[in-house]
Amino acid sequence: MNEAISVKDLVLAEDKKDWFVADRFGMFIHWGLYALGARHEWLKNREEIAPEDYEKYFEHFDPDLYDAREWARRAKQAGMKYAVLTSKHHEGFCLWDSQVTEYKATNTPIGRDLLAEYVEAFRAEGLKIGFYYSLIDWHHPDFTIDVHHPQRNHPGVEQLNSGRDMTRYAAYMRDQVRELLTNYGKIDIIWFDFSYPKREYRGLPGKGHKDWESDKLLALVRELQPGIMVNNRLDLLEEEGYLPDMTTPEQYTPRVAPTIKGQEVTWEACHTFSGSWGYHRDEDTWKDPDQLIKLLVDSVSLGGNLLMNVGPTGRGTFDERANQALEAYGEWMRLHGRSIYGAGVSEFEAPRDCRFTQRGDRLYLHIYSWPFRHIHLEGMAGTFDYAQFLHDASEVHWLESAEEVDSNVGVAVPKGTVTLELPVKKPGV
Ligand code: FUL
Repeated sequence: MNEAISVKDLVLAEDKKDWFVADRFGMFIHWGLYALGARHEWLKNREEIAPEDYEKYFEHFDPDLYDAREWARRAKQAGMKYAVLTSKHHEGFCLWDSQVTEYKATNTPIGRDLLAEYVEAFRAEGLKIGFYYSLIDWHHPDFTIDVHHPQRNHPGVEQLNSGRDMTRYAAYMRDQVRELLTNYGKIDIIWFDFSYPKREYRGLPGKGHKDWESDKLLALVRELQPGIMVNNRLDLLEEEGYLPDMTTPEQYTPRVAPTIKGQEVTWEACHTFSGSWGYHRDEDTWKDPDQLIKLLVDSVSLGGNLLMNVGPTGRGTFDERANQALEAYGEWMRLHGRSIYGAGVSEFEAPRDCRFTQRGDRLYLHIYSWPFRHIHLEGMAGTFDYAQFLHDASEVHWLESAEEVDSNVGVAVPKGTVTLELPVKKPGV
């Protein structure tokens, strides 16, 4: 491969992102050995677990109830159009039969390529396929023991660190990414996570994204799967002309559309149902259906996607609470999907506590809290000539002028967010 890589040449053409922007809603899946610990995917780090003590999860990893077709059905039923599964998280364990490590699912009691099953099942349901791949690796012998590493406070850490070689590790990553993007057919998204863009900022040694040789990694990705979406966590530098295919706000939804150098960019917020990405048995901050729907509407109304996470259990199933959340999405999407797919920012400004999404001549007003009597759509007189609730297509009474409002008119509405559909007369004006 050419040593002098110009990241400018690796920027994806805008039209290659059309499917992604239209699909709007995907499923993130965090699954690895940490599912057995059942207390957050960073447990090895948080609890500074020594490698020999973490071994028990490898020895007991036996998700006998894993049925990728069931996962795919649930994702589809929830209205999701694509998925991103952790092929390897920071712990370094691989869900596929990688030829360059023994630390993989095929060597655990389950003895299967779990990633292959995922690809086959989700593709069969018509969902697009994404792989998450961790740039951090707490298992690999060449990965630097830095401030984020579980062994950072280990006595004799300097000695443990000597001889570790990030150049070798970067080559290992390329070997793995080559496997991922060669052996499973067309892959639609690769979601890298994460490098430290400016390592000096925490007084760390190292060269930031250069440690990971992110430019070579990206060049390899483009060579193997030219049309694939690559997220922004390779931390290649914008000053060098890099423009990620999408940015990935995590656990928050922006209030204004994200930009890079003043240009609006494709983006996808990622969120969890509760406070953990990996399965967490005792976590109890689960979001309710209304919060979940607002997360989706908030993203789309600002022109972004939502990647909503499930953390499957060590048996290979979705937790009951996750299933309920997915079903809530499914019920809402069945009735409101047309305000989401292919929809985005509206030219109109939404009233307080409301969001607009728009697709062509269809304007959707998502009302987060139902007003006592009426909603005033400021400045919109003459822009639409019909209004209906989206969930049942029932006509909504509306008037051109505020003076005409009859304060006795009222409707009984369901709980939570309500959506109106307004065919606008002159779209794009
Ligand atoms: C973060 C990771 O450290 C979390 O574990 C999770 O994977 C999230 C999506 O990205 O940076």
